[in-house]
Amino acid sequence: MFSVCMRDCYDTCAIISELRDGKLFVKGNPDHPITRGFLCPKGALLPKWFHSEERLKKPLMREMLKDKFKEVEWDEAIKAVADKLKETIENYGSESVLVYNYAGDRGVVNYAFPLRLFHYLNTAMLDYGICDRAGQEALKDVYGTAVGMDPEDLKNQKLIVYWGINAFWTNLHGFMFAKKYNLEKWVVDVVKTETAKKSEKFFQIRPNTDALFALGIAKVIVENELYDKDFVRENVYGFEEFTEYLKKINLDFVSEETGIGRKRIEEFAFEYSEKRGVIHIGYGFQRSLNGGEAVRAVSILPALVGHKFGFIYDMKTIDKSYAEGAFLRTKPVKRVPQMKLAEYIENGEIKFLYIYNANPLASLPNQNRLRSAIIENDVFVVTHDIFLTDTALYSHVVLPANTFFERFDIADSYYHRYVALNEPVTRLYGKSNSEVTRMLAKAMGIENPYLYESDEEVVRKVLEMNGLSLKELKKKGFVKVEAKERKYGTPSGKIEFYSQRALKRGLSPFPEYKPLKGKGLQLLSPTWKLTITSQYHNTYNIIDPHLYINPRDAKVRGIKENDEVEVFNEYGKIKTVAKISEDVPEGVVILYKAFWVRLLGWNVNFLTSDETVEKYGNASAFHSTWVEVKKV
Ligand SMILES: Nc1nc2c(c(=O)[nH]1)N[C@H]1C(S)=C(S)[C@@H](COP(=O)(O)OP(=O)(O)OC[C@H]3O[C@@H](n4cnc5c(=O)[nH]c(N)nc54)[C@H](O)[C@@H]3O)O[C@H]1N2
Ligand SMILES: Nc1nc2c(c(=O)[nH]1)N[C@H]1C(S)=C(S)[C@@H](COP(=O)(O)OP(=O)(O)OC[C@H]3O[C@@H](n4cnc5c(=O)[nH]c(N)nc54)[C@H](O)[C@@H]3O)O[C@H]1N2
Ligand SMILES: [Mo]
Repeated sequence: MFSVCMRDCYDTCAIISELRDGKLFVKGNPDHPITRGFLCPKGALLPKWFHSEERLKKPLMREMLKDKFKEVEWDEAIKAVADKLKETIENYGSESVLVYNYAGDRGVVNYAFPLRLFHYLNTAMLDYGICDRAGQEALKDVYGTAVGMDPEDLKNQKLIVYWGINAFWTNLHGFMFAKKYNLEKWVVDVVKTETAKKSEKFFQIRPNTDALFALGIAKVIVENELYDKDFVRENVYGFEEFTEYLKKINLDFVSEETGIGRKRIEEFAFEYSEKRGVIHIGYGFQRSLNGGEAVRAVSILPALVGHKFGFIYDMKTIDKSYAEGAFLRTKPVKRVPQMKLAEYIENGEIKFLYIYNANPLASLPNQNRLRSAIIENDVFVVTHDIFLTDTALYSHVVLPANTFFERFDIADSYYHRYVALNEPVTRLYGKSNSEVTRMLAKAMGIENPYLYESDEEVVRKVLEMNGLSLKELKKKGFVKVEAKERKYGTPSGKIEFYSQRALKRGLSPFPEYKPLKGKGLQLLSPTWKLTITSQYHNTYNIIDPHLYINPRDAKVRGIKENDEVEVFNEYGKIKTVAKISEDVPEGVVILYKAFWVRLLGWNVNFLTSDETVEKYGNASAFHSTWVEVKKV
């Protein structure tokens, strides 16, 4: 059977699955040009996840946190949810209901189909800002789109710069692809990551200073006339103004702030122009109060050396909007910024939360605030998940989900241009996101046919609307969606070094650097290699809960290797064990992101800031968090 890994990950691996004596076996589909037949360690362990005894088998219900969950039949649980939905809408209006969903499963149907019901009911929806939003807005400012190059075009390149991305952990197939085609790899990161250790050059930058570093590099490129003059003349808007702006950039200041010596700034500029590097702009480093400005500045570099879309960030190959069915609405949509969930609950705007494909009680920042808000404001919470997650524990009704091995779907990737087919292998427990939607619609007495369309029908229509066919997809399990001729979506129709869109949004037309320093140590909470945000913690149980701290920061605090420490700030405190590491610079500490609170007793999001970057779509700023650490 053809499967596709539905995790929230760049690679979207094509898998071949088989059921033997009731046991699931998986291997990579060797024909897939990007994922090339090997699975990452997380993917190889998928059968363990699938067969996990921890999977929810029956719906659960209770009075919120008051008594024990009791197992109930599906009909009873669905009726309870349907009745409460109706009652909430009658008492408080449709916008008091919020559907909170994210990318726990990226299947076209299982990501979007439940939204049909909520559109039909005219409820509030999320304005997604947790992951890559600042960069999305930034790239729209400069290029009019966040969709960059097809990674298969890396074949013709010499150099890739991994800027604020730990690709060896988060985009393994991308990293191996670059390796296969002998690209030179550079890394710009605060931390000496595994990606940095496996690359030819490493620029260890102080956090939050990327915009300045990029502007410094641009200055050297422009002032030494290393840029592609013909390309710039034809493709760039505002180059002269930008050149003027660069005059104000002082390279000694760049060096002081970024911690990267002048010689190395020049080395970057000269070699980068000579090798015409492309840049994979990470999602990680833009999750900061300076993230949007940083992405704008970094994205200018590939244009200077003559690339039309010389960055990798997002990929949109097919239009999936049919699956979501926003056309079912009869009222304009109220969007709740994802990062402001606690605030909206506190303001009494949300009375009913329907959560699927997400674990916000692990993944959102400032957990103390969020958890109190849910309890104190009498929100009715329904969670649809495969496991009894932290979010499920804060629910009135928990509905068991099945997995992508148990249903039909397709998936695209935010990294490459392939759409892949996912066929059901068998069925164990739970119901899919679309099945539950149909059951709820029925229990509410809704007759609209769009709420009863089958998964296959939705997939067939989505494919058809994109000029693709299921027949084609069934041959190898995937198809490539070739890019159409591309234009810059900016007001001038060019790459805007002077951004008119940014100006309109109340920002400087040029990327700006603003120093950003808090009290104590800056806490970074990047991805961990063997989980996907919170997923797999409970099934593989291979996590790393340590606090990583630089030897000098440890010494002044009297902290030694393996000491128990308390990490604290205005949001909360946690206890863990310290590891002393030169890979982490002075002034910075690391706790990996979003493990299960239920299993660990804490997670980093009891410490992270829920401040958002308003002008960049209320984007998250997890990394703009400062803490203090003491030995206990
Ligand atoms: N194994 C694994 N893979 C994943 C995920 C996972 O949880 N685990 N999650 C998936 C998801 S949802 C996403 S969004 C992507 C994220 O993929 P990545 O973009 O790789 O994400 P992070 O590891 O959060 O951050 C990358 C790097 O940013 C660095 N960084 C932090 N602040 C700064 C800064 O100011 N400047 C610079 N230059 N660097 C900085 C961190 O040190 C970190 O090494 O990965 C996806 N893939
Ligand atoms: N401190 C800190 N926190 C972070 C980040 C960070 O860098 N630092 N990164 C952020 C980022 S980049 C992201 S994308 C978010 C992710 O935030 P979330 O999307 O909330 O995180 P996940 O842990 O992936 O949760 C997905 C849930 O979906 C469930 N699920 C999987 N498949 C299905 C299905 O088919 N049906 C249903 N109903 N459920 C399913 C899984 O079991 C899991 O519980 O986290 C953010 N949190
Ligand atoms: Mo993400």
